Amino acid sequence: MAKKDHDTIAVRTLFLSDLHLGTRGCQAPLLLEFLKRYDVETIYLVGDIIDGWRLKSSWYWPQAHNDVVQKLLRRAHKGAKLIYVPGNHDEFMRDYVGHNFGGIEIRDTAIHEAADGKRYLVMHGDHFDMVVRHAPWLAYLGDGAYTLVLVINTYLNVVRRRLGLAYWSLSAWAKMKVKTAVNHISRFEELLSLEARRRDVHGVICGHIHHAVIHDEFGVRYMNTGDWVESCTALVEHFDGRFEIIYWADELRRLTEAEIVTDLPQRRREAKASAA
Ligand SMILES: [Mn+2]
Repeated sequence: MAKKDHDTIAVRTLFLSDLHLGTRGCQAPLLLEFLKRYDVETIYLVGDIIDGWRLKSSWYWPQAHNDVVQKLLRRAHKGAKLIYVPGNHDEFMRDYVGHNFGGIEIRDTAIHEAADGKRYLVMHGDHFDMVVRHAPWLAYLGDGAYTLVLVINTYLNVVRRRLGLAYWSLSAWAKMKVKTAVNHISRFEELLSLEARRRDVHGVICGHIHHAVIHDEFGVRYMNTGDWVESCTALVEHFDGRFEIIYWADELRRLTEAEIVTDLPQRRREAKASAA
């Protein structure tokens, strides 16, 4: 039996960021499924699409990652508009700002005009991330640092106990870290909103901190596309200029359940026919 072609969902614009292709964390198969479902006029790639930092140290490039690139290039070839705004993990692409690769325009930042005429600044956002800006080595340290601290803490406390010192509370430390992280997100959102106001636009569309959200807390609209490492989120603009965050894992479950229900009579007929 031929595989059923799913109905596609048409939207005006799609914003994707933080795919981190080239790392084991990238949820490429889910992303492929997502791209198959959505029919779009314009795609903005909002940075950290290919993870050059990781690729430098260890080459990881499975077929699914290739398929994502192929799919995006094919969309450009078929007439979709593609704009690529590099981030810090794919900063090597920043050398090609102003160039066009197979129909993909590379830009440092972009202004997106929505269907309702509102204008949005599109940028990855790392320029406003103080850690990346002032201490790049800290960002390089990245997610491995937390695991390392946990290991060090265990040994540290063994030594402390032998010396008769009190246990150094990891939970207190972790709580403090979480609080700092929350402040960090809020500060990041505020700085990007300020930049949008400075440029006299209605809002900002960014990525970088892997935290999908839409709000107006800082006087302009702040929209973050999230990521395809943990949350598998995307930002879409509908034909009336309305924006929405797609939580793909939830959406996929909903769509699959709906299809199973609609397909049921058809499947029964098929089952009967094959039994006959
Ligand atoms: Mn980034």
